[in-house]
Amino acid sequence: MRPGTSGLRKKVKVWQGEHYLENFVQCILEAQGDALKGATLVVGGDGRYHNSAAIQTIIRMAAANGAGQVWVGQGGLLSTPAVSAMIREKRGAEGERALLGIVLTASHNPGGPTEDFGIKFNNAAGSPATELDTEAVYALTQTIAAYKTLDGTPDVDLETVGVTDVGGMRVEVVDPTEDYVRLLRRTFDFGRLRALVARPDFSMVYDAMSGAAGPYAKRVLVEELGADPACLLRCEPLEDFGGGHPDPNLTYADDLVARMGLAADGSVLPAAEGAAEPPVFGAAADGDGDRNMVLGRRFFVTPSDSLAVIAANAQAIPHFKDGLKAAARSMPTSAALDRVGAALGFRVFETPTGWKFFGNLMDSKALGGPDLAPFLCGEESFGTGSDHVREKDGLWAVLAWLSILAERNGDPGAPLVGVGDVVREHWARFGRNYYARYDYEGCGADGANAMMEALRAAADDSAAFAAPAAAAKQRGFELVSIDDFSYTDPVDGSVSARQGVRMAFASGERAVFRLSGTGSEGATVRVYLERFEGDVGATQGRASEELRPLAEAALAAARLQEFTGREAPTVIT
Ligand code: VG1
Ligand code: CO
Repeated sequence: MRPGTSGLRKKVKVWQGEHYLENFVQCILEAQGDALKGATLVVGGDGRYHNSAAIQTIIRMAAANGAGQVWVGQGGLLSTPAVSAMIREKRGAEGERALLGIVLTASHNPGGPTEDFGIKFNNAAGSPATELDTEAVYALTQTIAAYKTLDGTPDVDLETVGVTDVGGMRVEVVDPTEDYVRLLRRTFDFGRLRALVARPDFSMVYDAMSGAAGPYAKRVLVEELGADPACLLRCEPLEDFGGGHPDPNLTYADDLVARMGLAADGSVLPAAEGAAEPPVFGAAADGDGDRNMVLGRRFFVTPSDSLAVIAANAQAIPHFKDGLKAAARSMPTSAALDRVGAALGFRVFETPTGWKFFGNLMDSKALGGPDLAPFLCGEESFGTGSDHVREKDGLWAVLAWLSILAERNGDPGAPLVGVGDVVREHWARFGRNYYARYDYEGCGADGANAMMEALRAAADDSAAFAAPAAAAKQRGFELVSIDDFSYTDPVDGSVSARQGVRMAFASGERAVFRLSGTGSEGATVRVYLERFEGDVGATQGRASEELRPLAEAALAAARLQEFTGREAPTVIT
């Protein structure tokens, strides 16, 4: 039971197998040591199949293990960022923060009886469990012999807000949006956002993909900011996400993408005669509400660019009004952020994939390091956030973008500046990092592992480097180096090795290869491609076309087709 990039994800039937869920939960609880006695826990999930049953089990186990109190989201719902917010906000109470958050989700993976379930857990800072925490839990799962639970206590009514007693432990079913919304109100200028939303020439749509983000979107976008309720798509959580992949990208959020006037490859659809114009702004979230995809009218914002644009316009967000002190991106995320950091003078960190690496940087000061707040961070995988919480936050990214648009559109009489205008201006100022990610989902694990091992061999050994270099050369690219990314956490000194193989090419291009750590069967190979274009006149191209030659060279150098049998990726973002 080794947690992957974020939590442990398995097929539902595995979780329903003999004591599987109980074993893992017992190990998480035991890893807290004596601190668990009398402590508060935050528990909730994204509403997928098995959510409520798992919550009842966790409540009984928390009581049997001596916890003092559990806060659980009404209906069993809590988005991942809302769990982090609740830990930090403490529901307005005095005293210690909750010790632990348990989030029942497999995030962007499909849900339902034959699909995925998962558990993420957060520490008392509201951060995803660190590498040290997850390894400690993993070690316990190797030796666990028994777990503690209660016999015969009735299920807690999760639908009704209120307090019950379970075996001497207090359980409070709470409004899942309260803490989160209070926090966002401090982070953004809601009055200003309302004015933008009220403009007659502004329009938006938000697709929660039938996941946990829906109730938050309703509360924030409609009730707080005054958006038309018709802007909410799929905002009622469903156990199986309506049969879809709750993953906000061009492939899986295809309805939204089409509404915004785009095809699944990001190209602009021809406007149907007499049809209404697409909305000015569109966004989507994943199952547990921590991811975001941002779209403009006929415009797709690559997540790496989204991060860089937010950084360059940080002063539009009250939380960042004095400028950023530092920012971070995961290694496979494009270096567009670095260019902004160099120009505006804030530090940029490069971490391995997964949010757990950002938490220590955000808490650097408290942990004895330099003060790095206010802090912005993000990943190429549609994750963006800041130190307002310790998780990525899908709705936060939406409000960040609305804040930028509100600032650009201060004059109600002037023509509306849209998302595409903001990004094109950004490219003209900083240059453009053309970027694409190819995913090969459901590959055989053996082939995928063999490919990674061959790449690592080429990183370590100059004789093994010759073959990929020759393959690249044949396709017009000079391969300069191959290395395997290793990260030393500047705050706690922990080392995370083997975090992705990087190919660097002579004219500055880059390709990264890694295996996904969030799947529940087979292997998913991810290939990340990047090329910087500094000539302003050449920044308006199509990423897919601009990167095709690089993709061909990198895939040939890695012998991807030979190892995986795949001719084409399943998803391109
Ligand atoms: C993926 C993304 C990674 C993200 C992780 C968790 O991991 O690439 O950037 O942090 O999912 O996101 P991997 O190992 O499959 O590449 V979530 O929204 O699924 O918790
Ligand atoms: Co997620």
